Amino acid sequence: MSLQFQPAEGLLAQLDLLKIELAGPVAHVRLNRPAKRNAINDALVQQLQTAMVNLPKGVGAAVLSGEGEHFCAGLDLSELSERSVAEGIYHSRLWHGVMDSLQFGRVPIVSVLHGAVVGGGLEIASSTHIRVAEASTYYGLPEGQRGIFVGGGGSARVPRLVGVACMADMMLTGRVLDAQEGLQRGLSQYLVPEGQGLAKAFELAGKIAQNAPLSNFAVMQALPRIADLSQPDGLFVESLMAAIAQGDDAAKERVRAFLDKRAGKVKPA
Ligand code: 1HE
Repeated sequence: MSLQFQPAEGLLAQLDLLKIELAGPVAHVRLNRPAKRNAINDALVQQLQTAMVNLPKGVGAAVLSGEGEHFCAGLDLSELSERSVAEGIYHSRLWHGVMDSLQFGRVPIVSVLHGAVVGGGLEIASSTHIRVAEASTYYGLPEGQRGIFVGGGGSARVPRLVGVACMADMMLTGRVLDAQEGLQRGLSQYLVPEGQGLAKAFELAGKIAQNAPLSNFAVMQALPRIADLSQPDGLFVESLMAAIAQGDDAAKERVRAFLDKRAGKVKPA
């Protein structure tokens, strides 16, 4: 799909640590601090939240990428040294709010990973819904070596992708996973050659944006919550969500289109 992107206007254009462009229902949000390898300072993490909660109305999916040679070097360590214990807690809670605004925000996010995806960079990536990794991608959690702990939601989200044992290995030993290992362990759902991540992400985001809004809502909001519930509770919530989604006009029209032979069939990739 070839999308014609235009620079965002208004509030989104004022976010100087991001570069935001729009093509119809797809928004492209870039971390734009390449001289610091997109290290995330307080301003950048807050701008990310502002961007995600203020996407224009017609946007149905977002692509998140990093400018320069790396997706993201994690927390800006220059802001860490003077923090008190109390400030550390509030800082971590700030990140939790921002990461929640990605995972449980308005639209599904496809992230494009390349180079370093480390520390807070991996916490951001694991808050997105689909991760497309280019061949240069590598994943690390250097918090263990820096004498700190993850604070941006990593301990809740990363083990759900790779398991506690793998995350413990990454933190205790500084183990770095390459793009292939990341794919095998579920850190990315797609692995593409270098330079092809954005094209793949726009293709996927274009498809996601065409889904019925309540289907996407259910996948984003209900699916991860159901996975955290006991099976009986999860099944109960599933029934409610299923009934809400299928009661919507968009679902009725799509089902009718299939029965009238106007909709595509499921085919192998
Ligand atoms: C930074 C940061 C940063 C780069 N904070 N300034 N994250 C880390 O422990 C990863 C630290 N960064 C690195 O290991 C490397 O920089 C990279 C592998 C990501 C990239 O290497 P490279 O050779 O391409 O770049 P560089 O020369 O190391 O860095 C370029 C500049 O960016 C340099 O500044 P300059 O003024 O000397 O040019 C670096 O200091 C700066 N820079 N990364 C601050 N992270 C919510 S809690 C999350 C907790 C964490 O994320 S802890 C993990 C932090």
